[in-house]
Amino acid sequence: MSKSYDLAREQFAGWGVDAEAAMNALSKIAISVHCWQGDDVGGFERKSGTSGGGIQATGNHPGRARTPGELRADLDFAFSQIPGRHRVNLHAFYLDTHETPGRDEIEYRHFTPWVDWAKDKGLGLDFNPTFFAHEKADDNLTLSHPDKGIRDFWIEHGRRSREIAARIGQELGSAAVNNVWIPDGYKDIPVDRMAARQRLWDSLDAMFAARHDRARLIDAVESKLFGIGVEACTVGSHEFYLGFAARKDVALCLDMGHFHPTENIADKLSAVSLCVQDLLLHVSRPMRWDSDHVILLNDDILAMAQELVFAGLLPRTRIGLDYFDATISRTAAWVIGVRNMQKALLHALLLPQAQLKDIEHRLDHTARLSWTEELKDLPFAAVWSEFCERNEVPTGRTLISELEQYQSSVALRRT
Ligand code: RNT
Ligand code: ZN
Repeated sequence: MSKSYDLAREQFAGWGVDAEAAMNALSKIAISVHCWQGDDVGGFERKSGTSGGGIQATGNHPGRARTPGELRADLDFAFSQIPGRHRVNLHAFYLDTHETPGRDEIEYRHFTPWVDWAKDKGLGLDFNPTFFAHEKADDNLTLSHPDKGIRDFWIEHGRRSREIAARIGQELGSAAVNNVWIPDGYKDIPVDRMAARQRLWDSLDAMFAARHDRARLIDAVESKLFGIGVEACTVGSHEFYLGFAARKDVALCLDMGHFHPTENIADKLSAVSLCVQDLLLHVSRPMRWDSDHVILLNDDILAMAQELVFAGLLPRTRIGLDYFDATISRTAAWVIGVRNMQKALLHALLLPQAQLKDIEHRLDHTARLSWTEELKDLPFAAVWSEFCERNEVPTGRTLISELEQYQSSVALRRT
């Protein structure tokens, strides 16, 4: 145990906080790490194409993973720099097979190398149907398309994704989240929003018709405000999915980049959790728009983590990350982002929650302000370092040189 941790533990104890308990709680929180940061949302279908769907990775930094094997090797490295046990979030177009199934033909067996790897490494897996980067999604319309044939194609893709996710959850003994995000919307002002939303509702109904055991599969739906080429109207808006999730009892996914820039996403958690059972987060950093920058340890993330902890929402929230920056080392992007999410959670776990709530309950707003401001000076970093040391992962300059070394080795090998 380091001297600085010893001092920090005493200081936290002086505020009534048990640093050991905080580290213990942190070690139980798995982060769902998005595979798509590793290859700029490209996927491994045996054909070329852009990601489309109004999302866009920018940059051409060397070292992008080009095969499932390279992506897994990069994830292995990233996890060697991240304390704790986590999950990997797969998209359907990251299948690992020599076959070339259509999106409406995918099966569990196309993903078994991922499951074998996850079993071997003690990781959980989550899943997403891929409703973009496909010729049948070129109009940015899928489940809400006016053409029934196209809707049916995507319904089938969604159904199969649920089956695959449920099987993955069963194999790994931990429920897989299957998150549905579709790009559907209109570039210019539509005249029949009602029809589009009705079609989406009906398609989702058909897709979710088959029952799956919750111990294997958690269905989730993700809303959005707008995307590139879909500026005027998004069919699956926040109100649409909040209502759908509440009525159909599926999880609601809140992506931090999918709201107006000044909205406070942390504030939404308590509100939506009163009508929705399970929550999924896509922790992201929008800059001026849904730009999907690597998450920083900034006020937005700290506020999110504090709400999760203080509102008691950790047991029914899955924390996923969603960003993709192709201008920097992709492995560094993973490591920095996951560690920032963990640091934010640790920060929240190290606050004297009961005392703060009591102060607010007594309407002592002066004390609430003086406490929250004084607490910012506590030595959170010493506890984080101790946590990393106990988990045998580096911090500081050592971490930085590990990240640089890996990046230069992959950049050399992959050019
Ligand atoms: C898009 C959504 C969605 C995607 C991933 C790849 O705006 O955020 O979650 O980023 O599914
Ligand atoms: Zn998202």
